[in-house]
Amino acid sequence: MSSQEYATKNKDLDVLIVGAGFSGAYQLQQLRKAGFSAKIFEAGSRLGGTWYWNCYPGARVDSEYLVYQLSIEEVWKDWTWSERFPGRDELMAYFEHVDRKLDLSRDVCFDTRVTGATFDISTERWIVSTQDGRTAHPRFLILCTGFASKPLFPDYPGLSSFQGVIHHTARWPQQGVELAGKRIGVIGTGASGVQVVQETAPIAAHLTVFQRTPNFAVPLEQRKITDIEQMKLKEELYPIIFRRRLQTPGGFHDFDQVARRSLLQMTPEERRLTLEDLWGHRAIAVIGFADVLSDERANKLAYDFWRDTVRKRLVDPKLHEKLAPEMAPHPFGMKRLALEQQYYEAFNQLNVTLVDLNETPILEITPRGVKTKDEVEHTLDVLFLATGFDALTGSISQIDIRGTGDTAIGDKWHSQGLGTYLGLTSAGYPNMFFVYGPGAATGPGNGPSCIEFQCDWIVDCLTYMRARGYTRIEATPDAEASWGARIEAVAAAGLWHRAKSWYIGANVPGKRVAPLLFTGGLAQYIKVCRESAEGGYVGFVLS
Ligand code: N01
Repeated sequence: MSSQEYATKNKDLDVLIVGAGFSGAYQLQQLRKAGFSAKIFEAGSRLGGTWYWNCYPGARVDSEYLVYQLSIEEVWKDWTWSERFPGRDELMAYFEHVDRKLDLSRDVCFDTRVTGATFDISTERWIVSTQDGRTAHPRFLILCTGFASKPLFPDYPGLSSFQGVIHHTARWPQQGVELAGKRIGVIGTGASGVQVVQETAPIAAHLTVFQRTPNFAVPLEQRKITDIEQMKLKEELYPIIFRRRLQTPGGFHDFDQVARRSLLQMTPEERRLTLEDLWGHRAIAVIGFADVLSDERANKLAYDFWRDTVRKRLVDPKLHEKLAPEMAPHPFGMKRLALEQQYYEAFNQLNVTLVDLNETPILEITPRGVKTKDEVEHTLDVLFLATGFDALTGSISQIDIRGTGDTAIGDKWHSQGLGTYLGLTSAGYPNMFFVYGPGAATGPGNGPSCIEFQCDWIVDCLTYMRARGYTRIEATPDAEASWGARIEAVAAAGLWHRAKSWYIGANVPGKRVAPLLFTGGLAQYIKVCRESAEGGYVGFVLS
């Protein structure tokens, strides 16, 4: 069936996309190119997804610009980045550029939060409802809701009594908050907390950092990049880089110098020099060694090197044990490593205090600040809740999604464990896909690499269906079970279960703890998804 005939037969919308970040934007463009009608419902007021919401001071991407962008030539050929790791404002400007080039906004309903979706068996369409009472009836529903769209708030007593300014980092006011000369508090030291600390330490009257677990942050190695440098790369290497990023475990193009090398098998001299060299330009690649994420001994070698480099940067030896402890509280890299700029030096400043919540837990939030168990009230003007997200599943389960049964997808995942097939679909929820969510190679790697592959896979699938007159696709429970078993088996070969990370849901009180993503790497993930497609969508029922 041609795309024209298909459109005539299906007068209503082919696809409703939820979310207009990297995945929603790319998905819409690729669907349009393939001749599908598609719209986006987006809760925010602008394109950008996570970059729209995470407007806290210091927000910056930790993937290099070369891979952290869309591979669409029309977009990249006349866009120039200013820094190796662009900040939030530059990323928002990039999304405006994307919009100018691709005219995406005409198909986006902004300020439109999707609250529910029910699959209508008789019409084989989704009935999608929004907070403001709108509905849509697409044939396919694609959730481009990312892994971090449901913020996790701490449940300290008195949270709402605080008289100063208090916000979660992912709900920071778009207009910003005056911070210079203020007494600032930050709860949480994940990637968001690290960025807030290093940004606000130089301007705060006083900064109090409430830390539960130290972050094993590694240097970002930021630098300005020139137009000429980018022009040369565009002429010769961009398409190669975009293809290459799909062939690697993390979706990056430049971990090759360490990939497949064993840290453990090096001589001490070779190891030291290799790590020193890496620290000079790409420290995060330390997780790319063949054995660091899977062998406890190699992992400890990486940790020991990291700990010693950090300790050298801390003036007060009392901070050593708090920020870079002798014994790692969890294996290195099993919680996502933040990339930092002068983070550790912030703690050498006289106006910065570190409160170790293991020694003095928070008792309550008071109108004036934060009270800890030692009866100290830390008085504050501004309090950042950098406490993370109900990651991966939360982005989807916060929507009341019901498929062929009456079970909301969140209830299914809570009671039966994560059920996805290929991290793209879930049995019992026909004609629904999700991108950069649970069960895929989401997380430790580079977002746009995985996102583009998944969006292309979905478009190919819908095109295949259209050509054969199929109107319904659904994963089989068996296929879902075997993908779940594979996720578990691959994760068990690593050290993932030994950290209370969002990768396994352990950061959310009461959440089922189990691997929530495929840790076998992007290249392997792509191979499996392609095999299903090439075999005529093995593991799915099409009708
Ligand atoms: O969240 P997190 P995040 N009381 O979950 C602490 C991406 N990202 O927003 O470790 C006190 O990592 C919690 O402590 P603990 C990136 O993928 C990317 O920082 O659970 N503390 C932890 O320190 C990242 O991994 C970028 O003991 C509490 C922190 O809050 C992901 O988003 C920038 C607490 C949460 O850390 C999430 O990062 C930002 C409580 N009740 C984010 N509850 C870049 O691209 C939680 N914590 C650079």
